[in-house]
Amino acid sequence: MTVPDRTAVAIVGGGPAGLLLSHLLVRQGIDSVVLESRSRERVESRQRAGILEHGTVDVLHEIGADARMNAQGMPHDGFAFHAHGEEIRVDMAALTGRGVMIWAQTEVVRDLIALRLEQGDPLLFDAEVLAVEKVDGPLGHDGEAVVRYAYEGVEHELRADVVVGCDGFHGVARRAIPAEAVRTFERVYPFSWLGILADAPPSSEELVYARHDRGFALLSMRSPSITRAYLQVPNDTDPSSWSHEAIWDELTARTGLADGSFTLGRGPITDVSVTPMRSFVAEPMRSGRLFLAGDAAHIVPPTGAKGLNLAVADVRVLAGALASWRSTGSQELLDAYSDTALRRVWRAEHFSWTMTTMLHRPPDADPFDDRLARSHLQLVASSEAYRTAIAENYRGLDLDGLRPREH
Ligand code: RFL
Ligand code: PHB
Repeated sequence: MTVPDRTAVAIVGGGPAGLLLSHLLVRQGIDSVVLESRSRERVESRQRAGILEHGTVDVLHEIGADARMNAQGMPHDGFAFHAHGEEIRVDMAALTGRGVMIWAQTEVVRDLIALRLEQGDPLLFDAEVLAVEKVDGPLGHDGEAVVRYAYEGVEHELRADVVVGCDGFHGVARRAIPAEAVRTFERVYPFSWLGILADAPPSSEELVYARHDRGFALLSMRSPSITRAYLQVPNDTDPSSWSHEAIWDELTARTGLADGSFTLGRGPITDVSVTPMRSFVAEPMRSGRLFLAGDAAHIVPPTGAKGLNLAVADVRVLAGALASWRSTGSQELLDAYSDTALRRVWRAEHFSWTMTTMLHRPPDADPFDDRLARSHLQLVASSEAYRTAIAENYRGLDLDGLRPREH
């Protein structure tokens, strides 16, 4: 492949945010180059999210990357809490008219990569961005940003009207913003998730979020024959310190129901990993010619299943704003990008924090917090209005972050 040195939009990072942005821009006739530091195999195999909001499903449809999802994805109308042995079902479809789609991020990414390569537009793997420079100043003919990257052992420069940092929490793009121009908000939780993949049919038709005195557990799935499950564990847990039998025993203990009506099936565990939990927001999500999207700008703990969906929502807003600028010359929507995106981000931050604090038990469990969490779950069980609010947040809110999506 010839190494590109000039484009309209330089996209740093080929995760869901960067790849999807490149497709949305193609549809608007805007050139872009995607630079991804990892190999294609690595990007396609990272185990991550599993829940797609309706709006995310719609975008995949819009860009024509939905055929496999339509055939193999699993639409879910609801999910359940197992609260100290009592089941509370949240019927999202009945309460809000919409559900969610179970379709793994790995599969989304695989389809986005295949489509981009098929279209022949620039997407470079093993291309590590070293620095983003010259982002200060106005957009347009008055200047260009420069992205320096290493590819095949040589350092290159890519010049662009606009750079979009889609390079995740540990990426380099955010660091190009001067410290005094960005404000960050952060919360690090005193627990992590141990996640497994297992060759075992899901034991429940819907997801189960469990709170137990022993801690949180989540039962999810990847297909009718593959279970994905998580356990709350102490920070810095070594995944190899858990035997497979101990993992199943713990999942069984935390997800069981008092009336004995729930049985967790087991099977060979094929993958074990540990993920720390963090909330993080960088404001604003722009500095001059540099825009941030997805995990590069914000992180949520996975309890609310919002990270991937937020990344998709960001690039949807940004692609629309870039298209408006290119076709009309008006920067109004680009100037509004950060505020527009942050409205949804903070709603998701609050929802994810709420789900996390309601369902986990910190290692130093304060009895006051514990009583609050139990009372919170009683409210979920007793109030349809409250379940409706949870369902609206879970299945996704409209882009202004204030109203539920139209039915
Ligand atoms: P990504 O996916 O981290 O992609 C960033 C990409 O940038 C590349 N990169 C660079 N490339 C070039 N030069 C550099 N210097 C670079 N530095 C980094 C990286 O290699 C990578 O390919 O960010 P993006 O695109 O913003 O996407 C965000 C999502 O991946 C993330 O929010 C979700 O996975 C979060 N998440 C969930 N989200 C949901 O919506 N629903 C879920 O059910 C859900 N479950 C989860 C999750 C995340 C989890 N983990 C592992 C953190 C469950 C887990 C366990
Ligand atoms: C997953 O299937 O990986 C998953 C589902 C729901 C969550 C987090 C992760 O809240």
